[in-house]
Amino acid sequence: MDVFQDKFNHWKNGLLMYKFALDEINTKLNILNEEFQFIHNHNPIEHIKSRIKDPSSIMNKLNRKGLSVTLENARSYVLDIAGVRVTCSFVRDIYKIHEMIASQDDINVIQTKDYIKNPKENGYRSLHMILEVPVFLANRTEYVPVEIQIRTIAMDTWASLEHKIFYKFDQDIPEKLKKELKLAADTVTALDDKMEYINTEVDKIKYTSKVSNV
Ligand code: 0O2
Repeated sequence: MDVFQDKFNHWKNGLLMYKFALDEINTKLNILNEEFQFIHNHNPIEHIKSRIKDPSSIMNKLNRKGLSVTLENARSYVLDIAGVRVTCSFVRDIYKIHEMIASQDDINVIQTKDYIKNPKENGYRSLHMILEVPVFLANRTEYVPVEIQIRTIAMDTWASLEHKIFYKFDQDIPEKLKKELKLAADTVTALDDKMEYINTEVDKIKYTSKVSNV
Protein backbone atom coordinates (compact mmCIF):
# COMPACT_ATOMS: atom_id res chain seq x y z
CA MET A 1 0.00 0.00 0.00
CA ASP A 2 1.46 3.43 -0.87
CA VAL A 3 2.15 6.08 1.77
CA PHE A 4 -0.70 8.35 0.60
CA GLN A 5 -3.28 5.54 0.77
CA ASP A 6 -1.94 4.56 4.19
CA LYS A 7 -2.29 8.13 5.48
CA PHE A 8 -5.77 8.49 3.93
CA ASN A 9 -6.96 5.31 5.68
CA HIS A 10 -5.42 6.47 8.98
CA TRP A 11 -7.46 9.74 8.83
CA LYS A 12 -10.58 8.00 7.54
CA ASN A 13 -10.56 5.48 10.41
CA GLY A 14 -9.75 8.22 12.92
CA LEU A 15 -12.71 10.33 11.80
CA LEU A 16 -15.16 7.42 11.94
CA MET A 17 -15.44 7.86 15.72
CA TYR A 18 -16.86 11.35 15.15
CA LYS A 19 -19.61 9.95 12.93
CA PHE A 20 -20.60 7.53 15.70
CA ALA A 21 -20.59 10.39 18.24
CA LEU A 22 -22.83 12.46 15.95
CA ASP A 23 -25.25 9.54 15.61
CA GLU A 24 -25.46 9.32 19.40
CA ILE A 25 -25.98 13.02 19.99
CA ASN A 26 -28.60 13.25 17.21
CA THR A 27 -30.54 10.40 18.83
CA LYS A 28 -30.35 12.12 22.22
CA LEU A 29 -31.57 15.44 20.77
CA ASN A 30 -34.48 13.78 18.96
CA ILE A 31 -35.54 11.96 22.12
CA LEU A 32 -35.37 15.19 24.18
CA ASN A 33 -37.41 17.01 21.55
CA GLU A 34 -40.12 14.33 21.41
CA GLU A 35 -40.27 14.05 25.20
CA PHE A 36 -40.59 17.82 25.52
CA GLN A 37 -43.37 17.83 22.93
CA PHE A 38 -45.19 15.10 24.90
CA ILE A 39 -44.91 16.88 28.26
CA HIS A 40 -45.18 20.54 27.27
CA ASN A 41 -46.98 20.28 23.94
CA HIS A 42 -44.20 22.29 22.32
CA ASN A 43 -41.16 21.37 20.17
CA PRO A 44 -38.16 23.39 21.35
CA ILE A 45 -36.13 22.28 18.33
CA GLU A 46 -36.97 23.54 14.84
CA HIS A 47 -34.05 21.97 12.95
CA ILE A 48 -30.98 19.87 13.62
CA LYS A 49 -28.09 19.89 11.17
CA SER A 50 -24.89 17.96 11.72
CA ARG A 51 -21.62 17.65 9.87
CA ILE A 52 -18.12 16.22 10.13
CA LYS A 53 -15.56 18.93 9.43
CA ASP A 54 -13.81 18.07 6.20
CA PRO A 55 -10.11 17.12 6.50
CA SER A 56 -8.91 20.26 4.67
CA SER A 57 -10.73 22.50 7.22
CA ILE A 58 -9.26 20.45 10.08
CA MET A 59 -5.80 20.88 8.59
CA ASN A 60 -6.34 24.65 8.12
CA LYS A 61 -7.40 24.97 11.75
CA LEU A 62 -4.27 23.09 12.93
CA ASN A 63 -2.15 25.41 10.78
CA ARG A 64 -3.94 28.47 12.23
CA LYS A 65 -3.16 27.19 15.72
CA GLY A 66 0.51 26.65 14.72
CA LEU A 67 0.28 22.89 15.24
CA SER A 68 1.62 20.13 13.02
CA VAL A 69 -0.99 18.40 10.91
CA THR A 70 -1.44 15.00 12.55
CA LEU A 71 -4.55 13.06 13.45
CA GLU A 72 -3.39 13.04 17.06
CA ASN A 73 -3.25 16.87 17.16
CA ALA A 74 -6.63 17.06 15.41
CA ARG A 75 -8.14 14.82 18.10
CA SER A 76 -6.62 16.83 20.94
CA TYR A 77 -6.96 20.39 19.66
CA VAL A 78 -9.77 20.58 17.10
CA LEU A 79 -12.85 20.12 19.22
CA ASP A 80 -15.42 20.86 16.52
CA ILE A 81 -14.61 17.99 14.14
CA ALA A 82 -18.10 16.70 14.93
CA GLY A 83 -20.56 19.60 14.90
CA VAL A 84 -24.29 19.86 15.45
CA ARG A 85 -26.32 23.00 14.88
CA VAL A 86 -29.66 23.17 16.65
CA THR A 87 -32.13 25.93 15.72
CA CYS A 88 -34.95 26.94 18.02
CA SER A 89 -37.82 29.42 17.80
CA PHE A 90 -37.16 31.18 21.10
CA VAL A 91 -34.14 32.14 23.20
CA ARG A 92 -35.56 30.41 26.26
CA ASP A 93 -35.64 27.12 24.29
CA ILE A 94 -31.88 27.46 23.76
CA TYR A 95 -31.25 27.46 27.52
CA LYS A 96 -33.78 24.66 28.02
CA ILE A 97 -31.91 22.48 25.53
CA HIS A 98 -28.57 23.43 27.09
CA GLU A 99 -29.88 22.36 30.50
CA MET A 100 -31.39 19.10 29.22
CA ILE A 101 -28.15 18.08 27.50
CA ALA A 102 -25.90 19.12 30.39
CA SER A 103 -27.93 17.05 32.86
CA GLN A 104 -27.49 13.78 30.93
CA ASP A 105 -25.43 11.36 33.07
CA ASP A 106 -23.23 9.98 30.31
CA ILE A 107 -22.28 13.36 28.81
CA ASN A 108 -19.43 15.57 30.02
CA VAL A 109 -19.74 19.26 29.23
CA ILE A 110 -16.17 20.41 28.78
CA GLN A 111 -16.87 23.99 27.67
CA THR A 112 -19.79 26.39 27.24
CA LYS A 113 -19.42 29.69 25.38
CA ASP A 114 -22.42 31.96 25.74
CA TYR A 115 -22.29 34.34 22.80
CA ILE A 116 -25.91 35.31 23.54
CA LYS A 117 -25.20 36.93 26.90
CA ASN A 118 -21.80 38.04 25.55
CA PRO A 119 -22.14 38.57 21.78
CA LYS A 120 -19.00 38.78 19.67
CA GLU A 121 -17.93 42.25 18.56
CA ASN A 122 -19.31 41.66 15.05
CA GLY A 123 -22.76 40.85 16.51
CA TYR A 124 -22.50 37.02 16.37
CA ARG A 125 -24.86 35.33 18.86
CA SER A 126 -25.20 31.63 19.64
CA LEU A 127 -24.70 29.25 22.55
CA HIS A 128 -21.78 26.85 22.02
CA MET A 129 -21.19 23.68 24.01
CA ILE A 130 -18.32 21.24 23.68
CA LEU A 131 -19.35 17.84 24.95
CA GLU A 132 -17.63 14.52 25.40
CA VAL A 133 -19.92 11.78 24.15
CA PRO A 134 -19.24 8.12 24.95
CA VAL A 135 -19.03 5.87 21.91
CA PHE A 136 -19.45 2.23 22.89
CA LEU A 137 -17.28 0.03 20.68
CA ALA A 138 -16.86 -3.76 20.74
CA ASN A 139 -13.84 -3.72 23.05
CA ARG A 140 -13.73 -0.20 24.54
CA THR A 141 -15.56 3.06 25.17
CA GLU A 142 -14.18 6.23 23.60
CA TYR A 143 -15.13 9.73 24.70
CA VAL A 144 -15.42 11.86 21.58
CA PRO A 145 -15.76 15.68 21.54
CA VAL A 146 -18.79 17.16 19.78
CA GLU A 147 -19.55 20.86 19.37
CA ILE A 148 -23.19 21.90 19.61
CA GLN A 149 -24.20 25.37 18.45
CA ILE A 150 -27.68 26.31 19.65
CA ARG A 151 -29.34 29.42 18.21
CA THR A 152 -32.67 30.89 17.17
CA ILE A 153 -33.82 30.87 13.55
CA ALA A 154 -33.13 34.62 13.40
CA MET A 155 -29.58 34.23 14.79
CA ASP A 156 -29.01 31.42 12.28
CA THR A 157 -30.11 33.59 9.35
CA TRP A 158 -27.66 36.30 10.42
CA ALA A 159 -24.77 33.86 10.98
CA SER A 160 -25.25 32.13 7.61
CA LEU A 161 -25.15 35.43 5.74
CA GLU A 162 -22.19 36.76 7.75
CA HIS A 163 -20.29 33.48 7.12
CA LYS A 164 -20.86 33.82 3.34
CA ILE A 165 -19.80 37.49 3.33
CA PHE A 166 -16.72 36.65 5.45
CA TYR A 167 -15.51 34.17 2.83
CA LYS A 168 -16.62 36.30 -0.13
CA PHE A 169 -14.30 39.07 1.09
CA ASP A 170 -11.53 36.62 1.93
CA GLN A 171 -12.03 37.14 5.70
CA ASP A 172 -11.67 40.93 5.42
CA ILE A 173 -15.17 42.46 5.36
CA PRO A 174 -15.25 46.18 4.36
CA GLU A 175 -15.93 48.54 7.32
CA LYS A 176 -19.24 49.75 5.85
CA LEU A 177 -20.59 46.18 5.61
CA LYS A 178 -19.31 45.36 9.11
CA LYS A 179 -21.41 48.24 10.44
CA GLU A 180 -24.46 47.08 8.46
CA LEU A 181 -24.01 43.55 9.78
CA LYS A 182 -23.82 44.84 13.35
CA LEU A 183 -27.03 46.84 12.81
CA ALA A 184 -28.67 43.71 11.38
CA ALA A 185 -27.50 41.75 14.46
CA ASP A 186 -29.16 44.37 16.71
CA THR A 187 -32.38 43.97 14.70
CA VAL A 188 -32.14 40.18 15.16
CA THR A 189 -31.83 40.66 18.95
CA ALA A 190 -34.85 42.97 18.96
CA LEU A 191 -36.83 40.46 16.87
CA ASP A 192 -35.92 37.57 19.21
CA ASP A 193 -37.00 39.69 22.22
CA LYS A 194 -40.30 40.55 20.55
CA MET A 195 -41.02 36.90 19.62
CA GLU A 196 -40.23 35.85 23.18
CA TYR A 197 -42.64 38.49 24.51
CA ILE A 198 -45.44 37.39 22.15
CA ASN A 199 -44.90 33.75 23.10
CA THR A 200 -45.09 34.58 26.81
CA GLU A 201 -48.35 36.46 26.18
CA VAL A 202 -49.76 33.45 24.28
CA ASP A 203 -48.85 31.18 27.22
CA LYS A 204 -50.55 33.56 29.67
CA ILE A 205 -53.75 33.64 27.59
CA LYS A 206 -53.71 29.84 27.23
CA TYR A 207 -53.19 29.44 31.00
CA THR A 208 -55.98 31.91 31.90
CA SER A 209 -58.47 30.21 29.57
CA LYS A 210 -57.52 26.76 30.99
CA VAL A 211 -58.04 28.03 34.55
CA SER A 212 -61.40 29.58 33.69
CA ASN A 213 -62.49 26.30 32.06
CA VAL A 214 -61.80 24.23 35.23
P1 0O2 B 1 -17.06 26.49 10.35
O1 0O2 B 1 -16.80 26.58 8.89
O2 0O2 B 1 -18.45 26.94 10.71
O3 0O2 B 1 -16.73 25.15 10.95
P2 0O2 B 1 -11.31 27.32 19.45
O4 0O2 B 1 -11.55 26.03 18.69
O5 0O2 B 1 -12.05 27.38 20.78
O6 0O2 B 1 -9.88 27.65 19.55
P3 0O2 B 1 -13.09 28.59 17.64
O7 0O2 B 1 -13.24 27.33 16.85
O8 0O2 B 1 -12.99 29.87 16.85
O9 0O2 B 1 -11.86 28.52 18.60
O10 0O2 B 1 -14.32 28.65 18.67
P4 0O2 B 1 -15.71 29.35 18.59
O11 0O2 B 1 -15.63 30.82 18.84
O12 0O2 B 1 -16.55 28.57 19.55
O13 0O2 B 1 -16.22 29.19 17.08
C1 0O2 B 1 -16.51 27.94 16.55
C2 0O2 B 1 -17.53 28.02 15.42
O14 0O2 B 1 -18.58 28.96 15.75
C3 0O2 B 1 -17.00 28.51 14.07
O15 0O2 B 1 -16.41 27.43 13.40
C4 0O2 B 1 -18.31 28.99 13.41
O16 0O2 B 1 -19.09 27.88 12.96
C5 0O2 B 1 -19.03 29.64 14.58
N1 0O2 B 1 -18.66 31.05 14.71
C6 0O2 B 1 -17.87 31.62 15.64
N2 0O2 B 1 -17.77 32.93 15.45
C7 0O2 B 1 -18.52 33.23 14.36
C8 0O2 B 1 -18.82 34.47 13.68
O17 0O2 B 1 -18.36 35.54 14.03
N3 0O2 B 1 -19.64 34.36 12.59
C9 0O2 B 1 -20.17 33.19 12.16
N4 0O2 B 1 -20.97 33.20 11.10
N5 0O2 B 1 -19.89 32.00 12.79
C10 0O2 B 1 -19.09 32.04 13.87
P5 0O2 B 1 -15.29 27.65 12.29
O18 0O2 B 1 -14.33 26.54 12.38
O19 0O2 B 1 -14.72 29.03 12.39
O20 0O2 B 1 -16.07 27.60 10.94
